[in-house]
Amino acid sequence: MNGQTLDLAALERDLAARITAANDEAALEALRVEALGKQGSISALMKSLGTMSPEERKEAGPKLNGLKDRVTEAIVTKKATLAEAALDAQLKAEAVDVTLPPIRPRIGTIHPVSRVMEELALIFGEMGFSVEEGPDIENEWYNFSALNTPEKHPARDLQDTFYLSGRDDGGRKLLRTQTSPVQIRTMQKQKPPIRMICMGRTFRRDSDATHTPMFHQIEGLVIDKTSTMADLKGVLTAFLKAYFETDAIELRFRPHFFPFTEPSAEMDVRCDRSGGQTKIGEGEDWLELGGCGMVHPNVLRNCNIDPNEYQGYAWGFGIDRMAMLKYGMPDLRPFFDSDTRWLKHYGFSPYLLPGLAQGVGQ
Ligand code: 2NM
Repeated sequence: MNGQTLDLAALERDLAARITAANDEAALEALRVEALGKQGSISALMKSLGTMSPEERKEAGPKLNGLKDRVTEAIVTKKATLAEAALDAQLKAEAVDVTLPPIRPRIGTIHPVSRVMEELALIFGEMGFSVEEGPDIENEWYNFSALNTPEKHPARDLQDTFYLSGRDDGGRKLLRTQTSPVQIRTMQKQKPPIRMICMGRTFRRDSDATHTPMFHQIEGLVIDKTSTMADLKGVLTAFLKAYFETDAIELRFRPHFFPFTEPSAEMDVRCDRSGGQTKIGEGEDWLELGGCGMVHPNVLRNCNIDPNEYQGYAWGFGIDRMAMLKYGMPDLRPFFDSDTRWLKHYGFSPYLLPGLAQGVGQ
């Protein structure tokens, strides 16, 4: 009996030492099988109970059960420790520094025209203007007649306007030569006061170094009871300050003629051309930016607005030119070539949207 007691103590010490030393779950499992498996050392001792006399069994039984319980407990505890250590190691190995900047997938760039349109919508939106849209395919009434352009006006020529084959109530179908039809549609559906801009594609039969047959315009319209040319100049000066990000903006109006405005003017902004590039805001030169004027009473009448009650002003700029001026493109023609090298150079990151807080150009 004493011999077995010593054997049990030695077996327990040996198992305890090896359980402590086991440094992975596989080694621990091998130990468990060796001690507690069907052929295991402790299992064999348990089986030997059956061959003992009742007295021997009474003494050996509790000892063996105690041994089995303690070894089982030691293995379970060690297993939990090893599992926790393994998880810690895995977490450490797979750790991700979420403060690192993202890896940006290559998904192309925002075209400068789209970017500038975002900036324009942002600036005029902040000034209380809505952004209106209309179709690229218009008819003669919306594009010319409603805008007080006479039947015989040269702008209606086949040589200047892209006519399509169809007709509708408004005459021949055509590709709009300006975005002003959108102003007509807006005046038809909205009551004054009106403050709107419209941006989009326009089409003219013109193609040389400074003209493409398709180009982009922004036009604006304000209709109220007391709107004046002075308000027009103030609004456009405020807009140009925000767009070119400088307070040094000086506007000059030159008398002009448009059928849809009276009086009409072309506007120039002070600039400097001495350094080879055009710098807006300072200098001794003037740069033509667009046209403007007080909306002609006939235009208001064509939209069922009483010119004795309401008056307003309107203006138009070329967006492509506005983009060239701000972002330094020397040539208009590559704008519409879809050359990925040009787009990569002049395009904008889709992740950086213009905002008024950081300056619309950032
Ligand atoms: C320009 C120049 C001057 C203009 C006029 C109108 C409307 F519909 F209200 F009469 N919309 N846009 C206008 C006036 C456009 O672009 C150079």
